[in-house]
Amino acid sequence: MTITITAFERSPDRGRGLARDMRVRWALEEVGQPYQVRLVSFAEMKEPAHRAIQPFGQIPTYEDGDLTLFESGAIVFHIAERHAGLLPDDANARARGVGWMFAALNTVEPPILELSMAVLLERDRSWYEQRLPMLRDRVLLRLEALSRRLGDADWLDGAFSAGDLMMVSVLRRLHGSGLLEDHPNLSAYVARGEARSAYKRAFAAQLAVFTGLSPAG
Ligand code: GTB
Repeated sequence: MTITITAFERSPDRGRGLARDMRVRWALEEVGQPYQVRLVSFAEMKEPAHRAIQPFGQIPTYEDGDLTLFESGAIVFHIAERHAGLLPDDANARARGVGWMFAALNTVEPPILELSMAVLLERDRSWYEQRLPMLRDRVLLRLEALSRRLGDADWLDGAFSAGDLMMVSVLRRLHGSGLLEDHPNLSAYVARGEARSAYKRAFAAQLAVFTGLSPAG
């Protein structure tokens, strides 16, 4: 049975790999699992058939035989649990890897998302210029702490794990904001994630949806 995930038929990010199917594709590539993609339009996402597998009418979803899952964090965690390569064997190290996944999703992503949403949707509001520094400071607070913890290590806790996959995925949203560049070790960390061959395959596959070209050419 081939794994099927869903992704935007036409991503608003124009193939920059910012939509959350990217992290699922990356996880599948890391563990060497083939998958197929069902592309859905914004209208289709809100139809009962899609809501039956994603109650909030969003992507990504994951189907494998009898199992359907939604929430990118749950999907990546499931892939990491089922297949070798994304979480260490040692129980304590494994728990810490999962902890970093939650840190990415619960502690680092929310302020980044709030900033992105403001930049995207609130530019014409009278209070936008006043609110922006506060939103940027909230992101910087997290980046400073993360940068301090990462130090000069390659990954957050020993070998590359699902925690790094999730953290790099979340930090990528800051490309172009100027915030990541304040912390060279975080910029290098993101670049290290993006340099992984599994990442490159996942990125090419999602870009191909936008360009209409095959990932190879
Ligand atoms: N918590 C859920 C998860 O992690 O799976 C959130 C899923 C989610 O936000 N999905 C978005 C979606 O389906 C796509 S990824 N939105 C459609 C809707 O809600 O109607 C979010 C996203 C979208 C676009 C960009 N972009 O253009 O840069 C980046 C991220």
